[in-house]
Amino acid sequence: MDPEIAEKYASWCRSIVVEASAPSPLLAKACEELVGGIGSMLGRMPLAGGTADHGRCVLLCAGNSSKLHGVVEAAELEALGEEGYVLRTAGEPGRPFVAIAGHTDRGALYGAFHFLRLLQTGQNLNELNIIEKPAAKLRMINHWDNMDGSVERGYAGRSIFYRDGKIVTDRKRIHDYARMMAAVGLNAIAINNVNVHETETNLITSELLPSVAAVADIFRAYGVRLYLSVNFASPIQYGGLTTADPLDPEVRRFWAERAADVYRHIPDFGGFLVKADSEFRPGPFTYGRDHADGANMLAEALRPYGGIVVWRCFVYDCLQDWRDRKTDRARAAFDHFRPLDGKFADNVILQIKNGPMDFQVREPASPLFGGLRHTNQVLELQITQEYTGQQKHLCFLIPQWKEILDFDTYARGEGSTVSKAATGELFGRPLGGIAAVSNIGDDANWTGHLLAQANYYGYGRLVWRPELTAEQIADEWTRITFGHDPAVVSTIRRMLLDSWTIYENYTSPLGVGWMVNPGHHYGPNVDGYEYSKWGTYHYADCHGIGVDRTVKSGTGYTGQYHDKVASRFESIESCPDELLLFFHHVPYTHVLKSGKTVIQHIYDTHFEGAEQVDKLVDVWRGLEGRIDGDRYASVLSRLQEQSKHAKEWRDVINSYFLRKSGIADEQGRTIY
Ligand code: GCW
Repeated sequence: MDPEIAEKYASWCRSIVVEASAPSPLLAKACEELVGGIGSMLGRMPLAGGTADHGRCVLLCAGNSSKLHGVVEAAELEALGEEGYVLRTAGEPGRPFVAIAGHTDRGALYGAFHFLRLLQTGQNLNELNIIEKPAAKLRMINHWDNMDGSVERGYAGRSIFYRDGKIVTDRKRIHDYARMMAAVGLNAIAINNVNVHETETNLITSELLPSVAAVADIFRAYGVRLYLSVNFASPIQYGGLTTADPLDPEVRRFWAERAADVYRHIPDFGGFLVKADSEFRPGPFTYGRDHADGANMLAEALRPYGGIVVWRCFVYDCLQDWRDRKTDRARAAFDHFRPLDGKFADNVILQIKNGPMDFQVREPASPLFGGLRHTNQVLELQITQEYTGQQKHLCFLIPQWKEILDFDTYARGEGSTVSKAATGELFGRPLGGIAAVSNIGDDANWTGHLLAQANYYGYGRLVWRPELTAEQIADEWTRITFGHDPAVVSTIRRMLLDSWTIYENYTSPLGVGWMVNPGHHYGPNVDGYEYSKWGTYHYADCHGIGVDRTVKSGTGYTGQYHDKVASRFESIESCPDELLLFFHHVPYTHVLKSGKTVIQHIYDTHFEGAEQVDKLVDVWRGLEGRIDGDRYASVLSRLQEQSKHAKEWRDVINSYFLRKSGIADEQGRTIY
């Protein structure tokens, strides 16, 4: 830290006074974090455990304390709820102190991390008055980690949890990770892949539960609850039954026993995360039952212990015939789950992917948001960059997530945003929140691409406070990671903020998606999924491109939205350019609102996108010597790969459409 800034904070941070009505491990952690964080930033360890009487100090409080009198009133404290906190400068002139106060120890822990963030970002402590409460109750991370150590869609090394079919015994990395989660405000984690394979099915058994419990202990110390993904067919695979029918009494008994066993080992276990009847995973359909039957059966098993079922809505026909033009994968989640609205138990939460397809670079919001009124729901985002450059390319996803959260469903008139639907506020649901697929692995820098850390960090910040702007988050992360050199901050901030648009420019145009190599999903392949069974088509021919999802002449998908939204997407005139090909099939000569034809837009954005990546390389080079050599070099090499690859995208996409359409580029640039 800059010595001048360090000096500014030194007097405040000489000692930390801790106040609680009862001993609390979380508060102890909060204090430990303050001591360690302040010590490493200022180069001087604060004293912990003193009294507030020696001048300036940091006062860390959980619950009411006489030291808070006249600083934070009891009612205000109580209004903070389970997780909120106040940061306030108080005290007599000459002897001011900063109070970090939560109604609970968990609130105090989040407050402590906020305080450290203030120091890292160089804020003034003289007149603090910050009151924070998280917008979302459940702030969850899903790990798609397998016990062989692989991570499905992982681009940052191997799993930090498993090796060779077992939970790792050296748990230092898990411990660091738990701290990191708490530091960004997250409170729930599912530690195994939603595709639950054979070995992982046994995570809920007596053999493996002791080591799962040891991992849960690590997370508990930082206020994070542990969840497990379960295999719907466990009663068959592990229980020796011949069925997994959710209405079968033996099956119900099986799950009740498993739940009891899990809670014997992990008293505060969060619950089960379930992918059922999706991409070859077993589910209730096999037995002629619906998803409410399946989810409620598990919910009943968990209810006595306060556990919840997080049930995914990613259900669609993955064996579609591409010749069948009526079936539309985008419709599937709504068609399956909307009729079940109100049929789910109170401790079930439906987890809904942000868009109706699958984490493409651009999709409209899922119509289930605003479509479900009587069902708890969480929004599912993907931090791991499966379709957005796989952490080889720079793609800061916060602007995309902001658009999703701010998307107005009009379910209860204007202002009925996805954010409010997901948190439960819109329909007064007791449970709600946001979940996201992790982008971390055992790479030294956690995320492979160093700058991809900003996505994890930003995810945590955004689910805590959805009204934060992408600019604020980019700025914060950059300062925390690289310090305050104005050239460094402004360059990296700009790079982050522009990166999603740049990525979109050189990849699939106008919301159409899916032009990637099948299987691993890296790199361009325009027809890679065009004649496949996955229901992901663009229908490009020599005349035009796009999927007609209108009610009038297409699949009727637009009709799943509330009127105001439905009519905006239904009409070509009002459909936003960036989603045009998601909703409409148009000729290449169709003129966009931008004034360009579709074909010219494709050419222009692809040339522009590739050039923009070259500029990213250039501006990054401008930082040489301003940041440490290792981090500089590692980002540079990723950007160079991106630049090469963006040209591959540009040339494949442009050549494909030139050949299909026979329409030349107005600017006569080289297309192959
Ligand atoms: O996007 C697809 C991924 C699968 C993933 C699936 C899902 C975990 O390609 O790898 O499986 O979504 O979300 O279930």
